[in-house]
Amino acid sequence: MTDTIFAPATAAGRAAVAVVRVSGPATLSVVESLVGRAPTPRTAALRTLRHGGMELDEALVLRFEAPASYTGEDSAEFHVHGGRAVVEALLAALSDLGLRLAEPGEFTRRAFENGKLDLAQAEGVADLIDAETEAQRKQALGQVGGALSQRYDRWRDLLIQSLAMLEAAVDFPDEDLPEEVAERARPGLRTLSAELDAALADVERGRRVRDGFRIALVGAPNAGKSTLLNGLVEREAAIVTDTPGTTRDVIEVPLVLAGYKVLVADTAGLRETADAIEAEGVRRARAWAEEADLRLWVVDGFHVKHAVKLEEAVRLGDWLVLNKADIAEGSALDQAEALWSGEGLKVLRLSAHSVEAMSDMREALSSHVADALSGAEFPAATRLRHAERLREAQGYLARALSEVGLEVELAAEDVRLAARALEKITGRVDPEDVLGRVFSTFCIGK
Ligand SMILES: Nc1nc2c(ncn2[C@@H]2O[C@H](COP(=O)(O)OP(=O)(O)O)[C@@H](O)[C@H]2O)c(=O)[nH]1
Ligand SMILES: [Mg+2]
Repeated sequence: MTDTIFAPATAAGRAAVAVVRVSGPATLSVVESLVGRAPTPRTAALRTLRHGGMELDEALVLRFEAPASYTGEDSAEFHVHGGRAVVEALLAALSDLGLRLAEPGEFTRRAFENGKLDLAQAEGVADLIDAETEAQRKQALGQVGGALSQRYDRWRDLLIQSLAMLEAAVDFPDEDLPEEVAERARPGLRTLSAELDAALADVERGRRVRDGFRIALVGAPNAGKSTLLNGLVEREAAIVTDTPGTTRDVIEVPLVLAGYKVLVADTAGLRETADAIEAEGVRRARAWAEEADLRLWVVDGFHVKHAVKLEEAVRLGDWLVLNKADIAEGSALDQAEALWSGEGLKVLRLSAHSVEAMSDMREALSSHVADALSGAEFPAATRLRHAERLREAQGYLARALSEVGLEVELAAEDVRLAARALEKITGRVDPEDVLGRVFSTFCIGK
């Protein structure tokens, strides 16, 4: 028989109210043991909690009967006063009554196992709990609501329809020529393939919204990268000195721009060095910059004449920040700007010491991030796991549509495998270890 589990659903620490949840077959008997007469299902009732002949608290008690609950099981919530001793006393009582403390994500896992939500929706729940920005909240809420799952299911249904056509050709070869039937299934598969292409092209967007858009500050030592970071985030996040080589590790600072989560990284100045620690810093700086969604190449405008060489890692669309415009020579900056904008870089001339310039730069970055991450449609994948399965499905589909797929049996097998790949995203079919990985990232009590 299933265990009955319990856990605090609210964060630890002093608060007005704390919520403790219980789920499983022993729920009703536990509620009765603690409060006497159990409240009517789905109706809040004020009750005195008692255990071991002692009063624990006055609490609002809610009870749900299976299957009409979050987990799909009998479950209950105790809304107690949020003091630590109150919560501890209730948890001790529940344990004493033979209940087990829930594992991370166990409530949601039970909801999944009872068909209350699919795996993509369950991931949405975890993301909603972690959401810090407006964009993360919207994306996660859409996912919990099933927006993502519906799309995966629609694609899967299309595959199943094509599969039915192909199988008919295999099973009743007399009716029509198998090649003709296979031909009839192809337009649908082609349309789907195009949709998957578009979704895959959009994969990074969903992940960036969820994990943060990464901006790297890179450039030579003393260019003013750390000053720029501090100006952008409006606090002394990085140490600024006039000694080149001060910043040695990558300093990542989270920021919210236009409602999106952004990570700005200050990095060690790029230069040849004999110092092993600094060299490692330079290596990390290059690696972070390589992975970043946007690189800001910071150049000391005062020494701009000596800094014309462009790093190999510069990419089209990167930004070039001509810093120290307050002390730099205007004509030298003009030349540099002409040179680099000709190379396809967006050039900004500013002083990292100017509060106003930093505010303008935040604005410019906000627009850039919003342009990069907003889209007409909700992204098709918010996690690497989804992207991998979409790619897998696309691979099978491509084979079904190729020459090999002219063989009806082979095409049918590929379409079946593509459908299977999509089913893995919503967890219709998935091995235990995938489920374990997904739910272990949850907090206890969810
Ligand atoms: N005049 C002037 N000095 C700056 C500006 N930005 C940075 N600095 C100075 O340049 C030196 C190096 O700055 P820092 O941010 O540590 O450079 P990093 O090595 O690229 O991180 C420090 O003395 C800063 O005060 C600026 O816009 N104008
Ligand atoms: Mg620095």
